[in-house]
Amino acid sequence: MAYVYDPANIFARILRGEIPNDTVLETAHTLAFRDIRPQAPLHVLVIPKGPYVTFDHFAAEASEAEIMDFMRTSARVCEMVGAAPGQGGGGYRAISNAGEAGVQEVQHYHLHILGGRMLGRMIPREQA
Ligand code: DGP
Repeated sequence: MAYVYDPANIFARILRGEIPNDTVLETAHTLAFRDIRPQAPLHVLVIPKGPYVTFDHFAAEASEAEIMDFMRTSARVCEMVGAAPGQGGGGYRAISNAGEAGVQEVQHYHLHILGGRMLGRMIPREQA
């Protein structure tokens, strides 16, 4: 089954400039901006500018240039916001929710970068 990208999703509207965003970093293929409902003191979303629905869609079908740009931009964001442990930062969690089980709200691939406090276990033991 092929992915169907809905260009009416909220991040597509942000990319078209129809909705404002608090940009952290923008490159040729990637945009990083603050989450509107932060779940930690640091909560940045990194999105590709191309029409990809999920992580696996992006990883399978994006060009090498898009993937390279996305990864390098994510690394720069971690460093810029003081989260990258190798750069003296306090650490972070990078999460991507996909589909129904992943409880993905916005149907445009995005990487959450969360930090600024102790985040606890990825999934509480009792829910595993
Ligand atoms: P997910 O469940 O992984 O699809 O998370 C979507 C995230 O997107 C959620 O943390 C809230 C955020 N979000 C939703 N609408 C907007 C918006 O209009 N602007 C910004 N900056 N973030 C948004």
